[in-house]
Amino acid sequence: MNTGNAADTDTFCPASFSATDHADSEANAVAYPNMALVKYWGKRDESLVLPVTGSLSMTLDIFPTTTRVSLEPQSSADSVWFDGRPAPRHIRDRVERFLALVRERAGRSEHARVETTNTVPTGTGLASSASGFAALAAAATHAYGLRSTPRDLSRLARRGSGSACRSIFGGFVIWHAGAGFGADGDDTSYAEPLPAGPDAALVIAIVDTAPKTPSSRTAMRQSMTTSPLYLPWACASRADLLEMCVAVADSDVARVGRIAEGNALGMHAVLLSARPAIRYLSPLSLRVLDRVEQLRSAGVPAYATIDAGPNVAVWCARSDEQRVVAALHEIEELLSVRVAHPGPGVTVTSSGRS
Ligand code: 2P0
Repeated sequence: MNTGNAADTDTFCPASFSATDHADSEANAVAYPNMALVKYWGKRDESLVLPVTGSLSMTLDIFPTTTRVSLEPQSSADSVWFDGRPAPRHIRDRVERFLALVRERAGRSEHARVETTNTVPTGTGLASSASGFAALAAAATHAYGLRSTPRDLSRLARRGSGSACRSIFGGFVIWHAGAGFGADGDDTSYAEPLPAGPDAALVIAIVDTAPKTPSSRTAMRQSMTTSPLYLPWACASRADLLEMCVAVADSDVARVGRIAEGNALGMHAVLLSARPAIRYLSPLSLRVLDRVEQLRSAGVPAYATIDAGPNVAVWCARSDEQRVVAALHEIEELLSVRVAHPGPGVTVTSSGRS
């Protein structure tokens, strides 16, 4: 089941990137995070954000990010506001680099004001950079008057944050690793929605909302350069992706879950074997994994996946989600338990003509 993806809307013009003869002076966009069922972990080119392996995710229907981009022709610099406050420097720098890329493509020079509101805790491994850069890519292209197809938009969002390319689309989404480097790599590495998928849920056990360290970007680099398990994991992940495509197409919830859990725990094995070791999992994360095993022993096909943080998402059939929620609620130390279903792709909610 794929829900409303960007390709289904008339938000984007069916042409590759090109400047239009008019721009909206401001645009608002809404995007949702995604949870990878086969993970992206490692770049073959850091500046173009080309991944070593392809990945596959489900866009969620909770925790949206809303971003407004307003052109400010009188300003001498961009300003970036994050949840009503000036953004921290590391976020501002990334957003400014991204806007510079959009301006270059649009042949424009005006600076912009960017206001972002997140409903997902930032930097906790709950994919705020995915929804954040997907929303920014959509709002900025509209504000600066760039025509783009959804596929082009996914390539652009990828440059802000790799996983953001998947949040351009709703439902189940594959991000092709692509081939080669430079322009070839850029052209062939994009996200695409899958035509079908299981009627499933991800029940998210929120273990901790403090920002994680190190960042995904740093941890990926450290994994690639120091972990003896990185290459074996990357090879296995390629096989996981092929098998996952079949399992999603067959709507086989248990098979999707088995592949997803193995792929995620493999990624954490890579992290633990990096030097120095990177340990995102906490004792409470492991208790959630225990609970998931108990559920399986009791006949509920539930499987865990964990991103770059301690929070655990439990994959299950929608018909089993209340049993999973009840089991997780028994763990009193969890901060909260949230249920996500396949959600929509990015949308531009309003824009103003200049
Ligand atoms: C994923 N993660 O596939 C993997 C699994 C976290 C664990 O993509 O460096 O914020 O900005 O491209 O996309 C998180 O990393 O990294 C991520 P950059 P991103 O969802």
